[in-house]
Amino acid sequence: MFLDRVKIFVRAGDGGDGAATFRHEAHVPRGGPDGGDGGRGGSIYVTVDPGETSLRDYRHAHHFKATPGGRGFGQKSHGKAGEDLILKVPPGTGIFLDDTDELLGDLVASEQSLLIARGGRGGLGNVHFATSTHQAPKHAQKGEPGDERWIRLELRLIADIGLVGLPNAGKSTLLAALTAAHPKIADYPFTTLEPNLGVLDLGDDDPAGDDSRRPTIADVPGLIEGASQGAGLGHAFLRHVERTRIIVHIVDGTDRDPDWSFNVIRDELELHDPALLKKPTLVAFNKMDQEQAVAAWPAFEKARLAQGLDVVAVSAAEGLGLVELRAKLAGMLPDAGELAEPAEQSGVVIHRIESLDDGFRVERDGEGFVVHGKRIERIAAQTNFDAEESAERFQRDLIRFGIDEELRRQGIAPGQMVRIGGSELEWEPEDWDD
Ligand SMILES: Nc1nc2c(ncn2[C@@H]2O[C@H](COP(=O)(O)OP(=O)(O)OP(=O)(O)O)[C@@H](O)[C@H]2O)c(=O)[nH]1
Ligand SMILES: [Mg+2]
Repeated sequence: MFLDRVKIFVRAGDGGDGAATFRHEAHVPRGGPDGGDGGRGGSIYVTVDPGETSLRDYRHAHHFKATPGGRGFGQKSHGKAGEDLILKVPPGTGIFLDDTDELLGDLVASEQSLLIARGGRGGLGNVHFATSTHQAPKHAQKGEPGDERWIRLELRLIADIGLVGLPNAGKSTLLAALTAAHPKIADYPFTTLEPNLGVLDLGDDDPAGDDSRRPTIADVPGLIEGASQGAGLGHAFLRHVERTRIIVHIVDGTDRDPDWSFNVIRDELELHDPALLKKPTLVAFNKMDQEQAVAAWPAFEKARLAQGLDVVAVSAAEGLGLVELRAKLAGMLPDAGELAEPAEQSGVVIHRIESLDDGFRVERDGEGFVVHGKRIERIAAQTNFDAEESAERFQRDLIRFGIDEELRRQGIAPGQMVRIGGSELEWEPEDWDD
């Protein structure tokens, strides 16, 4: 299976609960509040690791959780922060919110990082709630829940050079001949199912030995007729080609009609995106160790040159013509400075800012009511309703936000249930006005 798209569920750590404790000291009869805050929950980040070339790490594991924050305790001791979780992805990974398709970020450069699930804040301990008129608050906040969501990762591999061609043309063999990569090579089509990446050392041929450029080469899985329509996972493979600076188009010189072989791929590239034909392209006519290829070469070369395309004859297996091929690539590639930049500059990171507005909506819900609103739902999640004082505090928030008034306006009666986020509360009007 080719993995250029995976769905994962991420859950950041909940914040730890704040403590509601009081000082115990030998000479202080009634100690004041000393409950510390809960620790923040661990967050989840996606970070680019240039050593990764595929999303295969996510093939089996789909659920990722960061650790929760520790609870606060007495003597104003704060809970431990949860540990962040870092998910490594290859350069060229787009990150989407799965349910809305919203692009959260497009990570192309090494070390680029994006927060995808924020850990919950720790709840405040009761020390924060002491006032001159209320010196022994039993109220402490519960930790805030961590974010949880489905995220989609989509890879469009970024390489300086993309090797394209029909299955079995010799792309993987050429990658292995040019770099230290060890892709699987076999005498049947569709051997390569995920792109392989190698690094080319241009200093090897440079007489002065001072060409320090180290472009990356990706061996894109074989394209077939109809690829631009999706045949043979064509869409996925063609997306990788979009992000390369240079295309090396490999043709098997022993094919019955190398011209036809060449044109099939050109057509698919054009149908996918006409701009691909404008990308700097080098045509490599492969398998020149075979007589058939040697015989077909002159006509093939002539036809390409007539089209204005640069072409080179090689034998990836025997290492023929590779010095010339590297020299041509060296001439086509940008200088070292530009090469250090990502091939595609769309790597803008979009930070999603979740606005916590005070807006709310009250609706009837079966026998009771339901209140929707980000802020109030969050406060409810952080309230320990078993602690009377905390529950009362929450009731005051309902009044402050105008939710109480709206419930009354919609005709709520004593004993009816009100659901807010994950909490179910019973309406007890007589207690509400203290
Ligand atoms: N004689 C000869 N055979 C070659 C040459 N290059 C590759 N081959 C052979 O062609 C077959 C296919 O080579 P691969 O490198 O796996 O081809 P590919 O283009 O990566 O194929 P897919 O991954 O299936 O798309 C293998 O049997 C190679 O040994 C060459 O220069 N000469
Ligand atoms: Mg291959």
